[in-house]
Amino acid sequence: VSYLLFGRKGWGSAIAEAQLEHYGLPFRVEEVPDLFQEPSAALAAANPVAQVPTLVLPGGEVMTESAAITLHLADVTGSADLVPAPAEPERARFLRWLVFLVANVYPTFTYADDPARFCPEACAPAFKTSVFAYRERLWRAVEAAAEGPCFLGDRFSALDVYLGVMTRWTPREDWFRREAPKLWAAAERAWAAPRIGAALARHFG
Ligand SMILES: N[C@@H](CCC(=O)N[C@@H](CS)C(=O)NCC(=O)O)C(=O)O
Repeated sequence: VSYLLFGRKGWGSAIAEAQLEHYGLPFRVEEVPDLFQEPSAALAAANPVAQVPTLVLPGGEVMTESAAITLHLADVTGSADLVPAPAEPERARFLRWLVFLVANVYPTFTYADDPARFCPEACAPAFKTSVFAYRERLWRAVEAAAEGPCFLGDRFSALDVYLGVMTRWTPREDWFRREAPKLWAAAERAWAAPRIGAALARHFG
């Protein structure tokens, strides 16, 4: 019995896919269309906001929210490879920045991908500009918190997997190399991890 991951090449489902791959869990991917052009009825039936990643667990339960999926996969595998265990000193920082990424940074993509959901069409370009500027401010805060060579210092974690994916999105490589070199370096750690790197390469190679 395997996991079913609704996903799309280059989209946030890569974060979940890389972790499923890392743990060696059996999964198949249901590729969705560009959701901004074409809705997916199957995805909408599973997830009321029709976003990826959406993961159907082997027992049929649906999970959404990449951070919840990240914590859940560590639970079911009993592994601390990607999620520091409760007693580890990095645990608190891990939780803080995991939630920061999904609660602060990730929504800037939701806002900018389709501004019409949030403001009248006439203000969409200005709204988008503000969201981009705010996103850069958020990334600078993440950069300031990064220790290097991984986000949590020597401790590789799912935060590096997030960075491996999110540094490929706007404002993209040149900006990160220049303005957030610690985040870019942490992303490279994820790309260098064998199974995780292979999954990332399928999405962005
Ligand atoms: N909070 C969600 C965000 C997921 C998300 O925004 N996914 C994007 C793709 S990267 C999406 O499916 N967008 C389609 C839409 O918003 O209609 C998570 O962390 O998993």
